[in-house]
Amino acid sequence: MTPIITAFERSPDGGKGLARDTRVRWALEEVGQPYEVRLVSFAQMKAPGHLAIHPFGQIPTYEEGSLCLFETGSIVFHLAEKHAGLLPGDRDARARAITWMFAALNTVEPPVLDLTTARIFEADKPWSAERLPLVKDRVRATLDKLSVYLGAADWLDGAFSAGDLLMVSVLLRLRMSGILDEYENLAAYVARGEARPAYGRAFAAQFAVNAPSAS
Ligand SMILES: N[C@@H](CCC(=O)N[C@@H](CS)C(=O)NCC(=O)O)C(=O)O
Repeated sequence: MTPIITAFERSPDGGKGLARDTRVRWALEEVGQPYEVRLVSFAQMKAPGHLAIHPFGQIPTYEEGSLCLFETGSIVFHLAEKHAGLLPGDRDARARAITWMFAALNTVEPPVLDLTTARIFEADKPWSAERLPLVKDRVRATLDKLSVYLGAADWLDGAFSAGDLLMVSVLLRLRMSGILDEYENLAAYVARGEARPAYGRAFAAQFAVNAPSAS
């Protein structure tokens, strides 16, 4: 059975791969699972049909027969459980990889999202210029520690895992801010993730839909 995911009909990022369907596409590509995509407009995301599978009216979703999932962490975890390649077989190593999935989404992503909000959505607010340095410093406080932990390693805990897939996806959202480049090893880590053939296929698939030249 071919799973179906949802993605923006037209991503606001114009094909930079920052919309979260890219993470799910990447996981699907890593495990070699073909998939279909249903593109949705903002209006469709908030309509009852989509709300029935995503209570918060967002993308991505994942449908596999009667199973409907939302939340990228849950979808990537489901794929990693179902297929080989994204979680180690050893029980403790697997638990550590899952810990990194949570760390990416619960610890690193919140300040990264706050920065996007401050840089883009609140840029016209009178207090924006005063707040931005504080928000950036909160991102740096997290990246300082992540950078020390990663050190010279290729991946967070041995072989590439779903933890790295989500962490790289989250860090990619920082590129436009310039903060990622302040951390040589994290920038190299993200580049390693992007160099994976599965990421390349996922990026190309979303780009084909969202590039400014796409019809
Ligand atoms: N925690 C959710 C966040 C989902 C999310 O924020 N999706 C964005 C696209 S990346 C969205 O649908 N935004 C449109 C909206 O919220 O109206 C996840 O990881 O799946």
